[in-house]
Amino acid sequence: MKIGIVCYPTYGGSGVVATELGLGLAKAGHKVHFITYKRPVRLAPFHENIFFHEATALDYPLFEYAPYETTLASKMVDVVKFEKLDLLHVHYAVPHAAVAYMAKKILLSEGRYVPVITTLHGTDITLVGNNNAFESVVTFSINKSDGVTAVSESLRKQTLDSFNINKEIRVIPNFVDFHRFKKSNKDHFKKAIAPNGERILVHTSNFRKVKRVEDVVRVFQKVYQTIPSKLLMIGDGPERHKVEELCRRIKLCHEIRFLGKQAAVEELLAVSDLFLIPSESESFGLAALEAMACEVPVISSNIGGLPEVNIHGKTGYLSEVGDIDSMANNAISIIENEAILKQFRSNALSQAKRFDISNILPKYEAFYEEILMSSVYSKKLD
Ligand code: GMT
Repeated sequence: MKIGIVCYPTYGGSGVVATELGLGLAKAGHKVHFITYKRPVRLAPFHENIFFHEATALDYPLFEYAPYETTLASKMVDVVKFEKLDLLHVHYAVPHAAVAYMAKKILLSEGRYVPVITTLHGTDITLVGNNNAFESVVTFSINKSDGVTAVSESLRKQTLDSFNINKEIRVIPNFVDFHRFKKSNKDHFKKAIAPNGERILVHTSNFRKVKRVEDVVRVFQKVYQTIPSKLLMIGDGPERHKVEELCRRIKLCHEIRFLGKQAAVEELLAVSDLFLIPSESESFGLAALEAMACEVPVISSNIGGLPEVNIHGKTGYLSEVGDIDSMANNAISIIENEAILKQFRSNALSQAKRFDISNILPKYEAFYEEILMSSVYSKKLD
């Protein structure tokens, strides 16, 4: 198949999933055309089946807000026509599903039909899409997609509850590539971070409000009172400054390291004992899955899709959002005992294997086939 993938090319989860999916499809023999405003961060290696088309917003003095959607739609039309794409797969509803609808209509006016699949990732529904400013366009463009997927059962339900949707939403969960995310021996690295054998707790995110990064530090503070430990903070974002201030106030700077955005997260996960993700909204929690693939148990909130990934009492523990005591006690109960930690590590790995890319990629391929077949038979006009 020749597949066009539209996504945000940044560090965010939706862009990561879209890029890893594209790489997986390319390895499986499909021709994959990324259409984004810059090369996606995880699209580093060259692959003969991967193509990249840049759709940058045109700057002009008249525009206070450069019309990215217009240049993206034109680029989609261009690539579909000249590369003879079979379908477009857009990730993150806002604005990609609406832009794809525009591209589809333009192509239709020229007698060319291209099916559009939209994958919902989370904040496009939970924080952005259901805002009044977007709601009608999001509802319309989901309903006009030829196929819609959501990354968890929870997100599927939340979409149906919040929008007037008349389309089936197929759940195809996020996935992890075990070639990259696996526990490797990085003992030298562990010694540098925790020279006295301290436990290593880790958090990775985009440091947005929704991640409740301060809770990570508060949980760590309680764990630290009982168990010698270190905290690694990976990523960057708007809350980072505030959280660094908190570390100073509670005088734990020497035990907490802010590492910023890291390309090789798996190397840090390889030396970690516990992953913290106390988010107040999380459609799936890809970062938790990647930690589990590296045999790191998870302390999380019980929100959104997290219970579909982190199994309470097996791969880690789930607590109410903001319940720092519960999260800290659960964390201590895992890392205070080597045998218990070992068991949780092994359970985390088994659960992560359910989301191995080799199990999930065929689900996307089958969905593509299904949508292509149904669009051939039903000669769609809208
Ligand atoms: O976590 C973020 O804020 C980034 C966001 C995104 O869309 O880039 O992540 C969402 O999509 C990921 C991939 O499907 C999911 O694993 C994350 O749970 C989801 N984030 C939220 O729902 C907050």
